[in-house]
Amino acid sequence: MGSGSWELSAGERRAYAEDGFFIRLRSFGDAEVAALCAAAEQAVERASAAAAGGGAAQYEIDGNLYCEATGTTVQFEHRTGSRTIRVLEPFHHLDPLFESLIDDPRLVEPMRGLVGSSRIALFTDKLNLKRPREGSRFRWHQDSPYWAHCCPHVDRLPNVMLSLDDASERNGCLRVVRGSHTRGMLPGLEGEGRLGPLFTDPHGFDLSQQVPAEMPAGSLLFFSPHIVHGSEPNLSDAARRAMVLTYQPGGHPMFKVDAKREAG
Ligand SMILES: O=C(O)CCC(=O)C(=O)O
Repeated sequence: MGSGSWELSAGERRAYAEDGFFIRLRSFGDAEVAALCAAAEQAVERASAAAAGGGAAQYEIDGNLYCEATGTTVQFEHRTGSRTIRVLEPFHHLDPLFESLIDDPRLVEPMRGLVGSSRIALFTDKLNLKRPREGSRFRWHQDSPYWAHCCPHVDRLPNVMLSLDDASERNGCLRVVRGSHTRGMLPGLEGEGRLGPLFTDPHGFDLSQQVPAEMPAGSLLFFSPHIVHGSEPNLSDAARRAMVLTYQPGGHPMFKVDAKREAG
């Protein structure tokens, strides 16, 4: 990384092509992370209140509860009866700090290199909340099969995860499977409910290549839309919250939102 520039280095470009991911440690400082966490908790509180109100549409998929509230799909924790929020997607409209994150050069400049376009736009964004002793696992999956039905440029949807807490194996950090992105969309699971086909069949990739994305708060993990990834439950006393933003070439509408959001 050149000084004052957030552009991709040759090594990062190579890692993204060969491994499907790379990490930049501590790109955001403690005060910035604290402000993002405070805004995230407020957004979660508002979404919880809206979801508890009578007007919000609730539904179940494969026994797990979801709700549409505050312009967001709210996913609840998988324990029966839990009203703990697990994921908000999208969340960028819930606070001006999140809106400015979309345009932050620490995300946008490397993303221009990964998307392969100087003009880029937001595709989708998720706030993932792995609460202490409660945060459930994410099964092995690729993101591309979720998006392929509505997006013609699914190879050009790189993700960046901003870690809001120190992430380690203890609190269920994300795991990525090195090199699993190179064969496009892999076979999903059969006979495991409606979402089964979106979980990657473990016979289709090399589990020994999994890498725990351990990183301090404020770090960025850039990863391919085709990489197999997942995470274990959070059995620790420490939260493991993260924001995941996905970019695309400019001029295209977002996922789930009928609007365009150019970035940078
Ligand atoms: O935060 C996690 O552990 C999983 C995130 C993930 O898989 C995703 O956002 O697609």
